[in-house]
Amino acid sequence: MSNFFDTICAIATPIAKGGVGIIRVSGEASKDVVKKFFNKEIIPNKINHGWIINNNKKIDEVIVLYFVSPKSFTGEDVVEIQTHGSPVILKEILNLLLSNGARLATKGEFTKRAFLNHKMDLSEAEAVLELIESKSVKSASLNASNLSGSLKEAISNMREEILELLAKITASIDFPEDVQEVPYELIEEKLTEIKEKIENILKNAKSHNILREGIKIAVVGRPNVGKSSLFNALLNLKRAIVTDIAGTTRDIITESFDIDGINATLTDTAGIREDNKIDTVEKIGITKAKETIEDSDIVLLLFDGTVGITDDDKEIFELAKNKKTILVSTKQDINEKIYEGALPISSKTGKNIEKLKELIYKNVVDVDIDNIEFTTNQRQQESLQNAIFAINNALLGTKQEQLQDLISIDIKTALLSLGEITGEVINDEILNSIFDKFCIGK
Ligand SMILES: Nc1nc2c(ncn2[C@@H]2O[C@H](COP(=O)(O)OP(=O)(O)OP(=O)(O)O)[C@@H](O)[C@H]2O)c(=O)[nH]1
Ligand SMILES: [Mg+2]
Repeated sequence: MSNFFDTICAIATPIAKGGVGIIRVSGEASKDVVKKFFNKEIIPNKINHGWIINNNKKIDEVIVLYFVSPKSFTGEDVVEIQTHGSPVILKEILNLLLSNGARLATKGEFTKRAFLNHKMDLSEAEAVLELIESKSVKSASLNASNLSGSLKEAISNMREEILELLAKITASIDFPEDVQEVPYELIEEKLTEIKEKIENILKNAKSHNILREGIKIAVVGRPNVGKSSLFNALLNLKRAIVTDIAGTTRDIITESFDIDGINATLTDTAGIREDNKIDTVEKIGITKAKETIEDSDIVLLLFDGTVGITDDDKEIFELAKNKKTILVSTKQDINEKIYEGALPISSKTGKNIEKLKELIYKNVVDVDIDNIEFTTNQRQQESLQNAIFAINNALLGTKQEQLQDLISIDIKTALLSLGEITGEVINDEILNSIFDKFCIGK
């Protein structure tokens, strides 16, 4: 297959103590390089068991797997060495590979080669990265779906439809005597159809981003209303310090937990109060609390249920007026009062803690994630936006019955934008920015 690339190597597993460690080698010389220090024959598609030997010294007992091009991850000859999971051994074998003719792989170079050798398209290559980086079960499953080609298929289908339309338009331009001009209504109909499909994908983009990044939740309120207690209850951990002294939490504390498959980052903040008794540390804590509100996707506004909503509470709630919020009345176990629009909770008994999680989920995730077939990242979303922009231009030209030659220029631009997602249209800059995000060894 590819004869253009040199032979690269990298440690593919974390460099830490573990049961096994894997070193990967890819390129034409893979087998020859490994043969120099492996004491057994290397047979393709077999489990080759033997020793790594350096200067007559036994380094490790290993398993060597040999995948012959094109039937490998990169499409090239690939050798994987399974060692015992010791950072020292992994590094020693890596050094052996380097001194015998292999080069250290750059970030994402294995996956980049898989793409360049047509083992996967760009959307699938990006899914490899995102699968590794997934922060939640749902995100991982959508990335796995991308890896299996679901986004590629959706884009390819649209590209084919555009190509078909372009072919018809071009034929009538090139052979006006033999081929009839494509009716403007038909062009409009087809373009509108494709535009709607793209818009549908983009409609889910916000949810894709939430799945990718997770959601950020801030717990905010006056001192002593029960923020840290709720923080602990949501995490099911005694993480934050709880006391009956107002001003207990000084610094912000952040932890992650899972809400129905989505990664949630929860931040406990210092109780906000304007008081001349507060010291410098508490003042800084309050400033940080305000920044946390700005940075969050949703803010839990807490007030003490035994007291009710005071003017001070209202002032604090003002700070989150541009945010999605959930109003929460605390300490339900020692008061039975109902406040309109507020969810009564007790961090002591656990009352309505699950309900609160449900509310958070419903507020932030506004589409049915289970029905999303694939996910898109920022880069892919930009290409989709560009495609819509070009289609809109083409639609305008169609409505004005411009020369079809001119309209076809915009249609081609849309085609190119979609091609950037799958990698049919690509340049080095895009490639490098994608694969730079990978870890070495992937
Ligand atoms: N009975 C009862 N007491 C609670 C509940 N939640 C909090 N408290 C009590 O209220 C007091 C303050 O709780 P914290 O969670 O420290 O309050 P906070 O809002 O984090 O306070 P600061 O960090 O000082 O701003 C403690 O004595 C808690 O035991 C609850 O659900 N029920
Ligand atoms: Mg606190």
